[in-house]
Amino acid sequence: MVSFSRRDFLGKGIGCIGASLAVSNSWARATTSVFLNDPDIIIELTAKEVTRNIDPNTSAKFWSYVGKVIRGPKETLGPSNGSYLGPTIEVKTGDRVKIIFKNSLPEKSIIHWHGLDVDHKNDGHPSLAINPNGEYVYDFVVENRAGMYWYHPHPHGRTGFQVYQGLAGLFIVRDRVEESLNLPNKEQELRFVVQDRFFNDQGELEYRPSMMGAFGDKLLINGKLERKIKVKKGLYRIRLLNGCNARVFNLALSHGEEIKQIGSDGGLLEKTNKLTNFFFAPAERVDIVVDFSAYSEGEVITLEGLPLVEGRGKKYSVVEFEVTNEVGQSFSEPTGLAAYKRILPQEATNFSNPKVFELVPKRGLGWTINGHGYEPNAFEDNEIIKFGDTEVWEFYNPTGMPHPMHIHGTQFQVLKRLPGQLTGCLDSGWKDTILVMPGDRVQVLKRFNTYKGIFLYHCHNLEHEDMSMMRNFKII
Ligand SMILES: [Cu+2]
Repeated sequence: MVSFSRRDFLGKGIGCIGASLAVSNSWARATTSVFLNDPDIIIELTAKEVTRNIDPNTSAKFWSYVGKVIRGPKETLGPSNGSYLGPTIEVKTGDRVKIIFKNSLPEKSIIHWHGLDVDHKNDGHPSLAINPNGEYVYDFVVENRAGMYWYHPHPHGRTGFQVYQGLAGLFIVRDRVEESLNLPNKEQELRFVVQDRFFNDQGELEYRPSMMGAFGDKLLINGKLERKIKVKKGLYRIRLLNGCNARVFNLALSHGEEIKQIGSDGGLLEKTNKLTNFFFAPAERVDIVVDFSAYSEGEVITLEGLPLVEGRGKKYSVVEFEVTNEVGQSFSEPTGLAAYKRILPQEATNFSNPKVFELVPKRGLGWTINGHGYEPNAFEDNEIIKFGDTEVWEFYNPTGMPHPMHIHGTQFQVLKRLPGQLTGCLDSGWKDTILVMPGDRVQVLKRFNTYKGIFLYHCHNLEHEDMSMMRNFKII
């Protein structure tokens, strides 16, 4: 449990004037990057090759972020538990964080803080990738509300490979609103990074990219093959990241139990959203509560993967929860969660004329957006946005493959999904990645009001992204 001190809202060791500049002041953000205070937290993250056991008998070589805390609470970095995943970073809204990234890989890399609203130079744009043995220093104030964000590499053309090698980690943000809700915590707050990987006969990780993406025949949870978890009788908060390169899941609970969604990419919803199943695309996060109180000792409740299309394929187990005879801490199911302001469609400057981004393959380029591949220095007219504007963007997918679209910068909201024949798309709350199913048109409302500069939007099927389904947009 994170405790909140005065510094959360006042900055560190400075008066109110300094704090108002450093924390949550859009004027300060837009006009200056000069901080008046020292970072609350300084950490070092080194990307390097490591050997990790994915079960007690199997070890393999991975690439991993290895971290250390230089300043701030040592709990800022969670334990690695022998996983290849990078340490879970845990901070509070308003913290100023300095991260020293060291590249000990044999190729260029850069880190993107997925879902965090930071300026261009802190966003891990591919143009900022550093050479082997290079160093890049990030320095930003965490402006996002409480939520489960994550970090991963973003060098153009190599993101899929580097993530598949193991480079990824969770970035948890806490705030006072979340704390006041008394949601299940400590042992009863579980976080799972779900990934698939292929290992060859020698037990080595094998990356097999194709037009469909790179998949695996083994599922891993938090970098381990063990997917059975013991739970006490009680209410649990379960937070999931789809950390796969390309796999889209359709998840449901066995026993036909209703899924109670409390949060999305950008943190808590206003109220619980009840689902029978949900589609879960690469880079999306979901926050659910599950009550194991009524089950008897030894009973197993499974988070199951269902076929994406009914009747095509078998269901499989993703995580199994085995109920013990122990009774957990008592938490009650939340009624109201965290209120937030809806973006009104009328706020959008192009409300009656959405910008349409068609997700299509093109001969010679691979996957594209509106027929354009990634161009580091070119912008279409619809990729130039006036600072302060709100816009409607429509992603249209005429292909047979799902495309999870991610937009850097501020979190957005879903306006509508057409024809939206599938139920269970995670469209509620604040989003940074939206699944565009075959045939769907998804309209999102986004504010471009925090930083000027160049940012990315792209498919988060990482092989699609590397094959150039990625573009820049510029806020001027
Ligand atoms: Cu795609």
